[in-house]
Amino acid sequence: MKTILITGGLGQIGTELSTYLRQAYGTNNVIVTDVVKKDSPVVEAGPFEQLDVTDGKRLAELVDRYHVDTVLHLAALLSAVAEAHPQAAYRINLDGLFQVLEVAREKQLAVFTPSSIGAFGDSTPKVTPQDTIQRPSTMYGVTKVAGELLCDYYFRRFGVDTRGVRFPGLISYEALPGGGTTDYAVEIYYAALKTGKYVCPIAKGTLMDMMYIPDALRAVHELMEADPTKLKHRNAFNIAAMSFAPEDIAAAIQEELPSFTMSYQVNPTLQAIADSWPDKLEDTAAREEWGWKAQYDLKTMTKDMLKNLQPRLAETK
Ligand code: VAH
Repeated sequence: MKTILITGGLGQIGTELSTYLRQAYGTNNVIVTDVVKKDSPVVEAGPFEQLDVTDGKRLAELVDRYHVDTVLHLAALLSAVAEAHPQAAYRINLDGLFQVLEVAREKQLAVFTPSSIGAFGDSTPKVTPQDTIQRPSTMYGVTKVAGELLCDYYFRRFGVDTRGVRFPGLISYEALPGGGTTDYAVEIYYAALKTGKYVCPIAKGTLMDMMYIPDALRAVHELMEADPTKLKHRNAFNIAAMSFAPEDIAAAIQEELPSFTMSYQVNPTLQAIADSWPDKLEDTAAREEWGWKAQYDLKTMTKDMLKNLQPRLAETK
């Protein structure tokens, strides 16, 4: 990777990935795009362009203008919001990806596209191997499975260097997630610091894979720099860090904030999505093919989240 264009660059992953890659490759070598220009340190800090990912012509113009060689395609509607707006999710998540792959085919670009634990469904083994059945029951999952297959097709048929990972729920403190089923695992930290209590929309005992965002950023970087001759898989790799249920993250927070309390008010839509997803991904392929290994667990993530979130919330009081 030398000159990178990020789509969805002002989202939860994009905000931090932009800063992380600008430190690694130089600010002017990371062009951040998003469908709406927002006030953000990422916009102030370096090249930003407004881009609707379904506009392939505009994307091609930006690729030419900035001599881009790699597109990190993050723009998508997440699981819960995609269930509320399935037609928009199809258009943005699939037609958007198709436009990126077509420009990548024409201009010999490398492409990273994240898949998700949401690419699996009820018929998938709950401890989920790399290669297994994928029949998700959500529009989000349908777009993620189709996206994986489309990216592999563009690699085999046109030689486009496509790579991807199946992200767990991602936890971070710089930018809020938007419309995901795993968002509770971010909201709980804010609530713990703001009010000392949280009403959880996901039921006790609901296991889901989660990951602290520094591990996720490193995964993108390491995969995109990996030796292509070692990759037996491409779209997309299972990567795992931790699997926990709401009571586990509440207990980890209580170790740091003993007065914190949590109750439940289950959201049936979110719960149905969460119940259809794996309990725990198996990530041997990523470990063997490009040396993946998570560095944060629930305890170390919780300490770091609270340490970094506290001053940010104090500023906004
Ligand atoms: C969501 N955070 O909840 C996203 C992600 C694995 C979950 O895809 O939709």
